[in-house]
Amino acid sequence: MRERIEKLKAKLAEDLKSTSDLKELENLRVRYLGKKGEITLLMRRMGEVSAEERPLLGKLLNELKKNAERSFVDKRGEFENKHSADRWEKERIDVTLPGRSFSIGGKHPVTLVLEEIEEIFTSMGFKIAEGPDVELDYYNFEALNMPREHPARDMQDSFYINPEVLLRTHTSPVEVRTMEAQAPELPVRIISPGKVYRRDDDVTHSPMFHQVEGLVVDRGITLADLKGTLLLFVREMFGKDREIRLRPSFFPFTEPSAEVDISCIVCNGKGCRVCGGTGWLEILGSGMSHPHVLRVSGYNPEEVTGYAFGMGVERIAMLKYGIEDIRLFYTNDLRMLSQC
Ligand code: 2NL
Repeated sequence: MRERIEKLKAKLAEDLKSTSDLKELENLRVRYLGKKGEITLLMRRMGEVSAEERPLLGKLLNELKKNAERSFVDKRGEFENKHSADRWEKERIDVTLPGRSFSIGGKHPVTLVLEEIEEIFTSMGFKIAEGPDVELDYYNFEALNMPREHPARDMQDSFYINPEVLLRTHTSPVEVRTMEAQAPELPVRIISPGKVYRRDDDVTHSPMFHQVEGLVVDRGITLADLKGTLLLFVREMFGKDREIRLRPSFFPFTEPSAEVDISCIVCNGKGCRVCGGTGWLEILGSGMSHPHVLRVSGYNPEEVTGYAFGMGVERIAMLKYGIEDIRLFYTNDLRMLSQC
């Protein structure tokens, strides 16, 4: 019996040495200390031992069991430490490395210019008015002095939904709607920024583009008010040295009408490739509100007058940033967009 205890002790030491992971260790523990383990079985057989030998052998066997239990706990701890050390090595994070950079994006150049225009006019006391992109023929054309079959409708080839409904070709319908809602209250002093739609598609025309129109209606409004306001706008937008020039023109909804040119922002009026040698750039259409428009919108053209203007936002952005093809705004190439 004593011999068996010594042998078991030696074999356990050997076996413990050759285990290489937690799973093997647990199997080994069951083999020695489990219900049918070798040490357990030996303890059960203590009854067979003579009374004189029992105290000593009992002591030895108990020591073996205690030592075995401690060895398994120690070995388990060893394996667990090694396991977490391996993991630490493998999943090591170097906190001194620089972080990954990410870009936060920016506003679209059309949005930047639109917001700049809004800021200039709201600082002069204009309010921003909005309306639907899908508009009634009445507000888009009829109320603006363009009855059905009027030849001016040809200049704005349109997207019709049905004979009464279309995508607005300009933001003027917003101004008619605003007057209608506000009349006879004075003054009207609004700008209407937004998307407009025309059947046009080339380097300078897009089927969808942005417009800002302005409208002022009050007693005693004259062409001088129009000119002074637009000169102020142009100098805020393109620099304090800009001059403007009003050129007679025609719009069905204004009388008289004028194109507004600014002295060329590239050559300062001397004549260059950008202005086509003339020294002037066309950036706005404008005029005094036609009596028909005022009347159908609820104002008496005998008592009040008004001026109105309209500009294309993409055109202004193209001049400001030197962009030659309007389609670059809508093809989402970051090399172009991130330069603005
Ligand atoms: C252009 C020309 C213009 C207007 C828009 C307007 C609006 C009302 C009454 C009278 Cl409610 N006129 N708007 C007037 C003149 C020109 O736009 O070239 N736009 C890009």
